[in-house]
Amino acid sequence: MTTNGTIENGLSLPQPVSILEILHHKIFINNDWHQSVSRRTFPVYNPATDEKICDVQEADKADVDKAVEAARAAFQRGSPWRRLDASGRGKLLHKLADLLERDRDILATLETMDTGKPFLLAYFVDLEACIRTLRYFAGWADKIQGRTIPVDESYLCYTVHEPMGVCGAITPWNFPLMMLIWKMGPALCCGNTMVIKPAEQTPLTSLYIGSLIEEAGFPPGVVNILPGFGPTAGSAISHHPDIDKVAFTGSTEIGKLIKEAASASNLKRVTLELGGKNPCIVFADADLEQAVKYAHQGVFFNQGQCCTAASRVFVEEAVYPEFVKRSVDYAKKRLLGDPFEFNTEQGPQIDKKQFNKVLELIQSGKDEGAKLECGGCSVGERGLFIKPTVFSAVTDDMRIAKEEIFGPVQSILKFKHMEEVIQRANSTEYGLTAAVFTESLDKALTVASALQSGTVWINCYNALHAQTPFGGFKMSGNGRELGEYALAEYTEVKTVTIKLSTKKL
Ligand code: NAD
Ligand code: NW8
Repeated sequence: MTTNGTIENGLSLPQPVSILEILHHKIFINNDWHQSVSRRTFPVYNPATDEKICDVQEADKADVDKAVEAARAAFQRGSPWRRLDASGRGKLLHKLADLLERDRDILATLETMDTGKPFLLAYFVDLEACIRTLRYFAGWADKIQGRTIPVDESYLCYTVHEPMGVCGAITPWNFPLMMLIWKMGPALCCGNTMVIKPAEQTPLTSLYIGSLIEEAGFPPGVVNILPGFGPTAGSAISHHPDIDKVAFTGSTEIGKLIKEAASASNLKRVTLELGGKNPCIVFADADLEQAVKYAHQGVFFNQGQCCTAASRVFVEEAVYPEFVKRSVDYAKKRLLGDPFEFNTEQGPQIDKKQFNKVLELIQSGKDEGAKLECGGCSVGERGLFIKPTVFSAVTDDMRIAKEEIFGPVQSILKFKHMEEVIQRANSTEYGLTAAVFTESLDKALTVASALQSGTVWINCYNALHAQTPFGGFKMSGNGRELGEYALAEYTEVKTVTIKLSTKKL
């Protein structure tokens, strides 16, 4: 797909579903739809139009307790899920992937209504990633193996990689479906059961997945989905004494609370995918046009609402003015508007709170003396749109160079030497991703080795794959999602040691 939303080589474009009835807005437990124990609901809005989409049943602690009971029962020894062989789990995950493919236009439409992200991107990026991730982990289901370990001759010792049990998942609003599937794929292929709480802003695609879980033939209780708020339903999951593990994607602030709750309750295992203040380093010898394009996409993709956002662009002195000029040209050309229009590149921010936070950080950039090159304000009467904003002359001490903005704001900083830029890139509490642009193999590999970051991209950006592990160093998180490494986050290793009674010769 090209940036203006048309497809090269004449393929026809997918179409959003024009009149979409919201079928799934209740709590999904035991493959059935339930009202909340409290009978309360909450509204879900379309951030592009400010209109209410529907009311959704609001889960709280009592509903989480019900869901955990169902998930625990589904995990019991001898249950249909535990009796299913490993290949059977793989088959179910492939079936789920088939159903996502079948309903791809519905899911992309729902995701666009809920998040405001452009429909074609929801269709070609988010749904593509979901389907690939499910198929990747479907393939792993019957390949999860322990080892036989040589000890001394009087023992036989082997390990078994067993499922952990009931796994909680708490997901964010920026990639609601993708972040859910990153957790469901490995959790289910390893044989766990799940209690899921999607972000309150964006529960609709997760709930739709509930209907597909049932249709695919997963036994009741294996997957339970509870729309609700963080301090109530989310907190009930992280504190629950009968949940064995929780996977969270969201802010560092809440990530800390999740780990505290895990400690205070039952020491449940925790994986966290948190924020980033990701450096993107451009050397003077780089292919400048490519670097400008990737840095632009890297920070503005998904309305800037990415944990991977290239939010600190370090550019070598010699090419700094030219880099800024070309970046501003790109930003000014970026098309904002209705996410269902095919040429729209940028939709609205997710909600008023995020919108205000981004505008406040833009104001801090102006106040602290960064040079506003373009954008810098909201636009339009309806919806939460912010103009693509570029700041040059940004220095390390400014808030826009230190805090995660999570909005369409590019900060461009100047550097002189490699050692200097390595040190500055690393001087943050975060360590999620980093990128380096250079034609020099030596520079690229030296910088890749020196950066404290879970992912380093060389001459590319947001190059994510189901096969490759993704996660943070330092305060960007704990553990890894995707790839073979994700399996370790959803299995316990059991060591079995057998004494052999053979007599010594
Ligand atoms: P958040 O961390 O509050 O929300 C993420 C998820 O955690 C949601 O499902 C939410 O309901 C839940 N949650 C909130 N409080 C909880 C609690 N006490 N216990 C358990 N679960 C809880 O994020 P936010 O407030 O929506 O956004 C704030 C900032 O977080 C953003 O500006 C951005 O910097 C960052 N963020 C990062 C990501 C990411 O992908 N890493 C995603 C969303 C937001
Ligand atoms: C998992 C992810 C992907 C994938 C492809 C293209 C552009 C951007 C992203 C992306 C399996 C297969 C493909 C992207 C996704 C999440 C974040 C940021 C960028 N992912 N992609 Cl947080």
